[in-house]
Amino acid sequence: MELVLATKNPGKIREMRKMLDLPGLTVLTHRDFDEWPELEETGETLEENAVIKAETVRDHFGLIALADDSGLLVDALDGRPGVHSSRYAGPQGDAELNMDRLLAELDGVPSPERSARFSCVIAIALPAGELQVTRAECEGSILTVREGSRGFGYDPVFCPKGFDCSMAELSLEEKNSISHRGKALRAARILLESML
Ligand code: ITT
Repeated sequence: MELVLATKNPGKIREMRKMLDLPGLTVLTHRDFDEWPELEETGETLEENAVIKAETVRDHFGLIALADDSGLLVDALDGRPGVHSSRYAGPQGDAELNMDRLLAELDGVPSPERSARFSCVIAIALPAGELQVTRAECEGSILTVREGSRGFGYDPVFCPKGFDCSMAELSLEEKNSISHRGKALRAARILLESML
């Protein structure tokens, strides 16, 4: 059985591949195709965007497609950057600039008020038309400086609840075991296993 990952984010692809390592399942990415559809994120919610991406790729290739739309929601910023996380500091989608902006906006905010969560919506679109959508969260707080170099995006400035380090200091396996994406992908895994 073949499944196409509807993302070009290498960090997501790494985490998804690890979680979807199932016998009998071939995981394909944009690198396996000569052309790739335009994936427009025109929705106002993570759910809408995940479904748009999964359905666009499913319709384009006629294969099972799995998409992720995710973001970081910071309480002191009324839930920002949220659905705009990847381009928070501009259209180039630069993770370093995004973290600079976030840390500057939280400058002087004391630790008890730095609570935040990562949210992830995984959408699986099946060729027959069925759709499975799962949302999961990972609670934590925003550090005052970057720590660690693993992961991607805001991982160096996010401390998961119950940990004394950043998400970027965790191994791939550790991150998947507690992360928003890891949790949402476990539901996807169950659906896919039932189809194999
Ligand atoms: P695709 O649309 O191609 O999947 P993208 O990076 O544009 O890639 P999103 O629109 O879903 O994806 O934006 C998600 C952003 O949220 C991502 O770029 C990071 O800035 C942030 N983010 C999501 N999950 C994260 C994680 O596990 N660790 C760190 N940052 C994360």
